[in-house]
Amino acid sequence: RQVTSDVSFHSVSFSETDHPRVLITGGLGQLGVGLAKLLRKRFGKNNVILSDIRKPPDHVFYNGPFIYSDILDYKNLREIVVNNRITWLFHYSALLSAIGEANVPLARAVNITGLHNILDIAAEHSLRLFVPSTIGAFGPTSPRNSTPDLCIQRPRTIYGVSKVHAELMGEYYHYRYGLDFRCLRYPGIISADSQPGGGTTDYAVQIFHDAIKSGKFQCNLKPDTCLPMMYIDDCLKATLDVMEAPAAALSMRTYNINAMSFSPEELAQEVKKHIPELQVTYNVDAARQAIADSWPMNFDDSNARRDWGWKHDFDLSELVTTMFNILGSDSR
Ligand code: AKB
Repeated sequence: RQVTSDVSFHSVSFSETDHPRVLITGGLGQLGVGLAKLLRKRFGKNNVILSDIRKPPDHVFYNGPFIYSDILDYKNLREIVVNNRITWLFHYSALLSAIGEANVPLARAVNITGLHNILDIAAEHSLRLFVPSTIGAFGPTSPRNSTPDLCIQRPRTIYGVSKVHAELMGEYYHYRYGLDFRCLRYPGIISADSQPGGGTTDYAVQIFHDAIKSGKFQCNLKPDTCLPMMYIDDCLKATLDVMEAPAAALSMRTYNINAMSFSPEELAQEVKKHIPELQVTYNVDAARQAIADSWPMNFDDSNARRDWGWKHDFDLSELVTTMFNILGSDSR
């Protein structure tokens, strides 16, 4: 009996260590909590640690491990990775496009200096590292319709510049030091349970909340501004899929992913199918409009589809129906 229980003890602990031990930085932004939920289902609740510099709301704190981590503090980061035997790191800390322009020194510190800390820790401890990039890594001289993985990248925001830097540094660490770096360029992400903060594509989330609350929405982009977009579930699925893909399947380390492209007026038309009385007005924010006008209108993600089988599930009408199902258009 003694031997039997020893064997089963060992087999349990072996199968537990087969799972990656995950750390998510910037975990209280738009994507971290949803990603933690998905990863905890797959790898077990205690194998996924959310981290941020902010205090988590109760529902986040009680749903699994949460820890304070400041990516600008190298020793704090190293301590967390070592003490928790981290093997996979998802690096979500960043200032987005619009807010980055409002505070360039902070964006530079978080998005560039912070990334350097992450790269060094990941290389030092042989972590598999995911860093999100963005449609914002392209600029006015990139082909906009459609934008391939490899083309001119001369973005005009600190956010875009820092993301091109992240793509290049991650790939450099991969070829130079063997770092298992994986990166996806996200479109604008639409989510119901979490709010984006400080992005150019934020209008596409705000419209749902305002439509439900007041039946009125004032858009800060022109009606015909077409940008690539994606529902959060597709984004999180792509992120897990690329992290689980065998290294041999990856012909590159930074991939575009896409689901759909739409403009504010096309989104408003779809929202009106659920809330016909919605009134949309336009009060264009020149700074955000300039950013949007420099970004891709359509995103070519054929390499991701070919290499690791990327496929989106949500188109515009499914996205809008799902948002109203979750937010409840009846709550007006
Ligand atoms: C932003 O608008 O800044 C982000 C993005 C597209 O990267 N949502």
